[in-house]
Amino acid sequence: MKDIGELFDIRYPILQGGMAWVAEANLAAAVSNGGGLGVIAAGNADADYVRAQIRKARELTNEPFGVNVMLMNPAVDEIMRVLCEERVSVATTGAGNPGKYVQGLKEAGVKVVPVVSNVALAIRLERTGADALIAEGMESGGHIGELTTMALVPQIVDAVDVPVIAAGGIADGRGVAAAFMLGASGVQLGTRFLTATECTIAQPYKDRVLKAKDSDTVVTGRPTGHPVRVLKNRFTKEALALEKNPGLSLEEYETFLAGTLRAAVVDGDIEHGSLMSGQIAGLVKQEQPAAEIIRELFAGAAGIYRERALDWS
Ligand code: TUI
Repeated sequence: MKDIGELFDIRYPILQGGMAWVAEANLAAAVSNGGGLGVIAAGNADADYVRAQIRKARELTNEPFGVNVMLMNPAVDEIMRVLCEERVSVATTGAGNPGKYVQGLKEAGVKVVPVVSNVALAIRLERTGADALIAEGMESGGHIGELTTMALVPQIVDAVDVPVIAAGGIADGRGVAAAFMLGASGVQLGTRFLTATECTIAQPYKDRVLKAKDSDTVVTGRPTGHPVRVLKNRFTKEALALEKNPGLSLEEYETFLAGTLRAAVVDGDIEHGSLMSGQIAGLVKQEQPAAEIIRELFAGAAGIYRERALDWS
C-alpha cells in the first residue's frame, strides 16, 4: 500500500484537519510532535497571519507540518506564495479546486494534498499533480460535500493511483481500521482534535463537543451553496428558520452568518456561535493530549486487525 508515513516523513499515517480559527500553531505542533502531521489552518486569515503561524510552529516542533488553505479566502494567492517561500512540507486545500496552484507549490517542494468530495475532482487533481488526496465525507464538520465517507473513499481509491486519506466520521481506532479497510492509506481527523489539550479554542466549545450526542449536528448554509455542519444551538435554530423564509436575500443571510465561527472559537459563545463539528462528536468523551489521542487511535486499530480474523469461507 502507498505509504503516507513515508510521503510526509511522519510516524503515524494521520493528518489533523485544517479547522479555520481552531488549527493554529499550538495544536499543529502538538500533533506533529505526537507523530502525525499537524496542520495550521489559514481559514479566512491574511498571509501575514499564516507566515507568523508557520514560524511559531517551527519554534514548537522540528517535525514536518502542513498548512490548510481555504480556497474561498480572498488572500489565497498571497497565502500560496507564503507557503512556497516558507517551504512548508505540505499544503492541504479545501472548499474549492486548487488546480492552478499545484505546479507552483510542487516546484517549491511543497506537497499538495487537496480535499475532494467527489470522484470527478479527484481524477482532475491527480492529473494536475496532487501528491495525495483527502476524501472527505459529509459526516465531517464544517463545509461538506454530498457523499458519505463509506461511499466516497472506496470510489476515489478505485479512481486514482495517488494515496487517499479518509476523513469524516473517524474518531477512534475502529474508524481508523475501517478507513484502511476501504482502501485508504491514511486518515484525517478534526473533531477528535477539537478537544485535544493543546487545542486553544474556548472551553465552552470543547465542553459542548464532549457533551454532544449522535444526532446533535445539523447542516446550515445550504442557500449560500456552502453547506456547513455544526452543533445544534440557538444560532442553528435561527439559521434554519431564516433558510425557510422565501423572502430571504443571500446578502442578509451572509450578514447573519458573518463572524459566527469566531464567536464560537474565540469568545466561547455556544449560543450564537457556529460550533463546527462532525457527526462523530458523540464518540469524543475526554480532553486528552494530541500525542495520546494518536497513540490510542493506532493502538486501537492495530488491536482490531489482530483480533478480528473474520472467516466467511
Ligand atoms: O473545507 C472544508 N471544510 C471547511 S472550510 C470552512 S470555512 C467556511 N466557512 C463558512 C462557509 C464555508 C466555508 C469550514 N469548514 N473541508 C474540505 C472540503 N472541501 N469539503 C468540501 C470541499 C470542496 C468543495 C468544493 C472541495 C472542492 C470543491 O470544488 C468545487 C470545484 O470548484 O470543483
